[in-house]
Amino acid sequence: MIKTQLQVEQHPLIRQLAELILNHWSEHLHLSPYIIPSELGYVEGRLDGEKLTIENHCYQTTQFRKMHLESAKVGKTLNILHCVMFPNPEYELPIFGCDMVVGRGEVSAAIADLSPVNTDKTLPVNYQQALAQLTPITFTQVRQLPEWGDIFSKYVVFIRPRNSQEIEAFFERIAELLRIHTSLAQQTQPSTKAKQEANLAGQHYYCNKQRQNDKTRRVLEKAFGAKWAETYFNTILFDLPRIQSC
Ligand code: BLA
Repeated sequence: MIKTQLQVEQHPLIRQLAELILNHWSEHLHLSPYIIPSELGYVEGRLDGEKLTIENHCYQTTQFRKMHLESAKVGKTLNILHCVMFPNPEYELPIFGCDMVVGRGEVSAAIADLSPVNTDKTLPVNYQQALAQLTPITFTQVRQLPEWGDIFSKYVVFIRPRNSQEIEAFFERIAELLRIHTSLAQQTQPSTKAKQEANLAGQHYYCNKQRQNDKTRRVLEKAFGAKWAETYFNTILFDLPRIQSC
């Protein structure tokens, strides 16, 4: 049976977003478990004397090689939700990613995107058409993307929400992105062999850029050490895919 509930007690907003994503997955996709090393499913460490717990949920489907939802909690001060849907590189599909960071009760960062994996950084035409129809949302505080953030599409939402309406609007945008993505992905046929190489290269580019996120690295290094953090980045968060038939 697929377990789509968080076990660790989380900030209500983290729980709400996790449940939104997990429920969407289980309602709209045929999930199979994705096996991660058992010692990395649930992890505890210490950060500045506070307990850091990490809980991972991982699935796969025909079109998605790895759908990863992770919640990380540092004592009562910091709560993070991280989610990436990595497509199977045989398909030309964008990468859904989102991250929400709650520090001392405030959401400091909320980001969501369907990121292109093309070398020319464009989304498939059917995605462009669907995304263009979304009602643009104006948020009070749009955050500047870091240097490595050239992986994100022009539809990326990266904000510090200022009130509950903005948080609601952010969650609704995530629901819209998931609706578009699960529906279009399931209609997509595998690419030609040559194109699959390009899909793969696009995912490598995405993962290499995400690995440059010093803010994530710092949290993990402080709690578990540099070597563990590096392994975690490379095996759980942003492992580089291979084409299955190779
Ligand atoms: C920022 N990520 C952050 C921050 C922290 C983490 C503490 C700083 C918050 C802030 O600037 O207000 C921590 N994020 C984590 C940890 C994990 C995590 C510990 O995912 C996992 C264990 N990051 C992603 C994904 C995206 C992403 C999938 O993992 C986007 C799709 C984005 N996080 C992202 C960005 C920032 C961020 C763009 C801001 C980076 C910056 O401003 O330099």
